[in-house]
Amino acid sequence: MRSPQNSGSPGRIFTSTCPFDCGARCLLQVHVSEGSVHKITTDLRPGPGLKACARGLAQGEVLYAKDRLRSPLKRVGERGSGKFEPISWEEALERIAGELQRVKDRFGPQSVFLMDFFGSMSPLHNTGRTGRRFFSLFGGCTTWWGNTSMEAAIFSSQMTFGTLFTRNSRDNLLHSKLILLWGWNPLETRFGPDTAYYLLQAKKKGARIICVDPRLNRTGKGLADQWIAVRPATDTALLVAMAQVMISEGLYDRRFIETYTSGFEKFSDYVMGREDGIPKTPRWAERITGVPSGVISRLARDYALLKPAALYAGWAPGRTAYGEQYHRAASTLAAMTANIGVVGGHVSGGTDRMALGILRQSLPVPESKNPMVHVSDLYDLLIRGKAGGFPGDIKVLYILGCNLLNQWPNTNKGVQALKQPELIVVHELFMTPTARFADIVLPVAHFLERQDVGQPWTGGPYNILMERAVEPPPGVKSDLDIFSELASRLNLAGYNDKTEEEWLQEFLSDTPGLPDYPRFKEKKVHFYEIRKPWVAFQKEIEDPLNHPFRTPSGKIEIYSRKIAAMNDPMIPPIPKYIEPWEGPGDPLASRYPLQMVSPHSRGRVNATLDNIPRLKAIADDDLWLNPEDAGRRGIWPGGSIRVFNDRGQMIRRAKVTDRIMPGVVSLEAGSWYDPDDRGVDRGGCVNVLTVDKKSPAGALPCNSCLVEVEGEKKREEKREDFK
Ligand SMILES: Nc1nc2c(c(=O)[nH]1)N[C@H]1C(S)=C(S)[C@@H](COP(=O)(O)OP(=O)(O)OC[C@H]3O[C@@H](n4cnc5c(=O)[nH]c(N)nc54)[C@H](O)[C@@H]3O)O[C@H]1N2
Ligand SMILES: Nc1nc2c(c(=O)[nH]1)N[C@H]1C(S)=C(S)[C@@H](COP(=O)(O)OP(=O)(O)OC[C@H]3O[C@@H](n4cnc5c(=O)[nH]c(N)nc54)[C@H](O)[C@@H]3O)O[C@H]1N2
Ligand SMILES: [Mo]
Repeated sequence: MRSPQNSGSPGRIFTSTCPFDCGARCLLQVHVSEGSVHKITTDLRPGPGLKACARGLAQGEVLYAKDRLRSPLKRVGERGSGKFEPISWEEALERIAGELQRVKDRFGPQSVFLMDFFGSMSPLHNTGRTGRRFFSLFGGCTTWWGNTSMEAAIFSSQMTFGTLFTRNSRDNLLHSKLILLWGWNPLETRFGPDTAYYLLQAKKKGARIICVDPRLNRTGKGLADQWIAVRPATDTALLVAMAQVMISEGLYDRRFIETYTSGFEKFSDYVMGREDGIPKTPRWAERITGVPSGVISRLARDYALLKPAALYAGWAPGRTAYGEQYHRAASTLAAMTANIGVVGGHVSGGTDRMALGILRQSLPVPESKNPMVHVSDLYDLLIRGKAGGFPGDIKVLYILGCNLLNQWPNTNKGVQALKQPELIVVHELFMTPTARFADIVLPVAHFLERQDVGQPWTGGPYNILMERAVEPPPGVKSDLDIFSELASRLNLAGYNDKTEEEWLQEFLSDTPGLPDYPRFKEKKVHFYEIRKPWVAFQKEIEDPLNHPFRTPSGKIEIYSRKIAAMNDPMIPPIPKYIEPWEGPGDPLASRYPLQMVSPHSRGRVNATLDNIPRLKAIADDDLWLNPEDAGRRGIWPGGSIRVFNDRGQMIRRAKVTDRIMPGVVSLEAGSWYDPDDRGVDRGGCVNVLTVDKKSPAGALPCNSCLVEVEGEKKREEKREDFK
């Protein structure tokens, strides 16, 4: 960071918040003197507050990182070689505009693929909107569908409740007798700046906390009374068996089910075995999940009897094969235990976000009918195009706010796919593994160099002013500026006719409960007044006649008519356990017997910030494996190991720990791909191992992945034997 040591000026403190896809939105107090950031501090008041984590506090280092991109670059070596030369903006924009025009004239706009993602999520400088606005004016393009985080939860939430918003404010936890952290690790992934505080207080007040996870994650280790180790992708079986116990023992809330839900009978027929002759007992589930049947029965009784109870059904178990079923089953259990619409209860859903704090307006995107391809089909689209049944042959791949090569499953296939397009453009702050494959890289401004508004990622309800603390380095532009200039080169009128101030003024004036822009600028942080605690579906539960659920039946749909109409046996209308691919029962397990999960890292935002040394130091880039699995393979703690399957291989260090169950390994997602000359990844990018296959309703099943592990030394010996 630049030192202000000799600066005579007293400096000034600016307010901001990270707009990354990060799990929280916290207060950053950015101390600036002589045009440079020299310190970032945060909200230090005791209580829930808006306290930032190490990643927010390190943004000064991000701003002044040596490897920050400061000039447009053009590729001069082979794609992916990392050989680039600086070029002028004039040359870069002229080439991009020329290629876009040529490709559109010759092949149609659908031969451009826009891979825009959530690198920046604020309403104005939003990487999911700046590109879309441009390509709408351009005449459309091909783009993507499928939320990488939570498509399974979105699907389930829409079908079951008719909405994405199912969130209770976190202070509800103070009233919960039981809290189930089901594949949820908010001490690392945050889910709002106040979550850790309320969990801690709930624990102090005596709530029983249970962690259901193949790993005893940091939150479980810090807070849980019990760890239930479940095999990845088998959660639905565990939930269904809990339902079986509740039905057999008469523990579920009959009145709630009759009043508020529809289709329970059909679910009950499946659970009790009336449908297929197989009662879904704890013994049935024990074989599938690895959880002892006694533990399952006790868990079912705890959840049915300790009221109110909050089942926090995290998204990670939904990022598995048939992950949609898990979210539907968890919602059904929340209904069976009457924990919906009550203080201290909880039901997980699409966004885990209250509807408050999200501005009514953000950068407008004119309507454009773009063909869409699922995120996990991107590489097939690039490789096969029309011949593979896709909407077009992709000539230009335009990427912003996304590190797809690192973060999309099947990185090695990605390397092949990225050879196909005629032109790849990336807007980035850093030379990420994806940017290395670009033909033209355009350097973008950091959020501390722009004006905007912070909206809660989850959590809320508040907004934070994002002030421009410093000017961007010369040679760097915002995405908005880049697209404005491209638009004028292509004679596309009206891309950007307002200043940042004017846009923000407009967005703020349209959001109820938010002060006008001048007042918000004085306040800097605005908290919405809500009746506390905020409980989703309270009206629907307290006054069902006047407030039906927004589903076809007006009720919580355990049996979904909309799903039934889809008529897809892999998406049954009641939640069901379907044996997952790359799960313990897959024949592939004879060669690759270990199930691998890839949780998010506390040192990064997905793959963002992996290049910042202070943050790399707090990420955990070792492969977790159980002592039993390590012992059987002669692997020592800290030893170098090879992790592999048919899709790829990498070298990692072994973290041998009984905080992960036998048969499962874990490696945090987001470490940057760095292949050696034999294609073995030395960087620890977990997606060299995952498969690019979508779950039937669109989930990205990156936690369904089979691998094998061996000591690296053994491999070297083998090679010598071979010689
Ligand atoms: N620090 C930090 N915070 C973040 C992010 C980040 O990268 N870093 N990313 C943000 C984003 S984009 C998202 S989408 C969220 C992600 O939020 P989540 O999806 O909740 O986070 P994960 O860390 O992937 O997984 C949470 C826990 O689920 C467990 N798990 C994995 N598979 C299974 C399974 O099949 N069954 C069960 N029961 N448990 C399983 C993992 O072991 C882990 O402990 O986090 C957000 N917050
Ligand atoms: N194996 C495995 N894979 C996963 C996951 C997993 O749990 N396991 N999680 C999945 C999930 S939940 C997600 S959300 C995805 C995330 O996948 P990505 O969104 O591709 O991951 P990020 O690292 O967040 O990439 C965002 C990029 O945007 C850049 N950026 C930041 N601000 C700006 C800006 O203002 N303008 C521009 N142009 N760029 C900017 C950052 O430098 C960064 O490189 O990964 C998915 N992949
Ligand atoms: Mo995500």
